[in-house]
Amino acid sequence: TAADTPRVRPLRLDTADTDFEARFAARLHWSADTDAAIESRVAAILADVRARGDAAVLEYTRRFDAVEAERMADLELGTDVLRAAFEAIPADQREALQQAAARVRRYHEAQLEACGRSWQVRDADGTLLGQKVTPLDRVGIYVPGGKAAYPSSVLMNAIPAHVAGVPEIVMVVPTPRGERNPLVLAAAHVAGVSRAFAIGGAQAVAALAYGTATIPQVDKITGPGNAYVASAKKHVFGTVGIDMIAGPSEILVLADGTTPPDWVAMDLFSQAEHDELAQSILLCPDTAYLDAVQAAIDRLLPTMPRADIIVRSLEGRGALIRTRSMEEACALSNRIAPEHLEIASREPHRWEPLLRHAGAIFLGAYTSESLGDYCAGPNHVLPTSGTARFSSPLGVYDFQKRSSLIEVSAEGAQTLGRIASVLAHGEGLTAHARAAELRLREEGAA
Ligand code: HSO
Ligand code: ZN
Repeated sequence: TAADTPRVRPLRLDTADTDFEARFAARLHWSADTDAAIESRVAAILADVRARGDAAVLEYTRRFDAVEAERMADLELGTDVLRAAFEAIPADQREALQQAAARVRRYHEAQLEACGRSWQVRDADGTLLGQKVTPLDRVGIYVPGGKAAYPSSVLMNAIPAHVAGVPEIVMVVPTPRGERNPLVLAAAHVAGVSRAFAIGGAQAVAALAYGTATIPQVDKITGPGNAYVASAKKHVFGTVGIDMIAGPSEILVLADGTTPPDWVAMDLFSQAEHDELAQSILLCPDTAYLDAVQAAIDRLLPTMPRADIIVRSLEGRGALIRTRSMEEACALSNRIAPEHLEIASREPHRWEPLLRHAGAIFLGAYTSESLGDYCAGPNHVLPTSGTARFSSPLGVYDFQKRSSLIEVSAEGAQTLGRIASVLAHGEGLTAHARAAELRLREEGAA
């Protein structure tokens, strides 16, 4: 019946309206209200796992996931289990996973070449300076369970770690009531995960951060998770490294009116269907085009299985915004700093130089964000909530660290020694000054 047909009218704004700024700001506003109750429950779980190790993890896994296991080792998903999962899925899924993985691998290999290599420079006096890049020894990848489990995210987290040269990648994934997600396990096989455990929640984060008798302590934990997992990651930061804490997905489409409205409507849906807090925004200077996209939304929405989530997302956080020009649309996009930015234009390269802040930029009508989510090659773990102003996609660099290298020649010690000596005396640090002076020819000989 007509009454049951889902309908949604995302907020319409026009930058010429006098109240535009206030309404625009209200739409962008989003707060990850940290729940004090969650914080304290998580702190207790972390302390317990730290103190009691495997026994505590087993208890929480029994309580929260309804999974009974006598020993932690029973919850390990061996590489044979991962391989079997891969072999059991349909051939088209096997092939798609492998093709996606190959492209993601190739992209991150290029990234390694461009910005992940050690380098050295030599001064005229023979002094050698450099930076030595080393992969992390061991990383943990958190994969959510149930509906939020994305096999594509397993690829996006594990492959850059693998390409960076991390020798051991430990995956944790909760299996509520023992239900395993075969595609997640298959993706872990394809991505080169070394060890996997069927555990989740704050207890899994704690196990990775502190180590238990069975679960090895890692150096960094990446991957998305619910509020408990996010809180646990924040707590253990410092003991281990963590990646960003991702907010809800966002897409901003910048349209000049030349892309079929259906394509753009579906791209807006594609992020909206992730989460009712996801944000989909369309910017366009042409009112008739905005109307055409709205008409496409009306027509396509009833065909969407996740229409209810799409409606809540577009209703609560979506917007169709008319701008004065494409230039103004670019400026507005920079203020939003979206996670995903589509330039749905016939001249994407004309606008791209104007766009400074975005997690990933998709150029031209054919570049649907969903292609980037799965298989184009770049990472789909991207800065959200405006953090693209100062942070970057997950990459090989997140699984490496750098050490400085310094080798001062006898000659160099003369020049550097005099500079250091003056500054050290200025700081009142005599041993520092003397260490430099002892290496000066006249001093050292004295
Ligand atoms: N768009 C999501 C990633 C994803 N989409 C996974 C589908 N599966 C955040 O970038
Ligand atoms: Zn997506």
